Amino acid sequence: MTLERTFVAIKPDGVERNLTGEIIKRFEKRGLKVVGLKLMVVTPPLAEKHYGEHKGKAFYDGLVKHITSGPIVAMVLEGKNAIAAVGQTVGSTNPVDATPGTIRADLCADIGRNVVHRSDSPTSAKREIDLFFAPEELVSNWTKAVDRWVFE
Ligand code: FUP
Repeated sequence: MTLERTFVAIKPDGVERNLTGEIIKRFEKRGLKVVGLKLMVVTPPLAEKHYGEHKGKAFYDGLVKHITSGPIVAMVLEGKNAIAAVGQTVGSTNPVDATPGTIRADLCADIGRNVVHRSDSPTSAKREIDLFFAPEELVSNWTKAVDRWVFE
């Protein structure tokens, strides 16, 4: 089985609103394995690297201000088709377009406060994991006993 890894951050609005446990629970219940997890503050230089592709857009300054405004919970999730599975569980960028049952449809209402970030491709997953985690912070040599009941 080919496993993928992807990056997720619970943004300051999610942490402040006490949604950390609720959000991690949804990924765990889906069968995704947490292989990296930490509470951290995003500095302005890290925010600029992370959101560099949006520089110059109308929402960029607000985006950087928000992501640096309080602690985030950064994590790396692993599983079969993890990037697509996490994207589906998170839902569309704008909560009003997100499908009910997704994190963004169920837990938030505004695109600028959409509680989570998730990598949208294998390239961004690798880039973002490397940006937020040192290799030794990821727990790799660990097999979950339940995996054989989740993945064929
Ligand atoms: P996503 O990949 O779903 O995180 O979304 P994008 O990379 O397109 O956008 C990053 C973040 O910018 C979003 F999570 C929210 C914010 N944003 C706005 O505030 N307004 C917009 O019009 C688009 C994005």
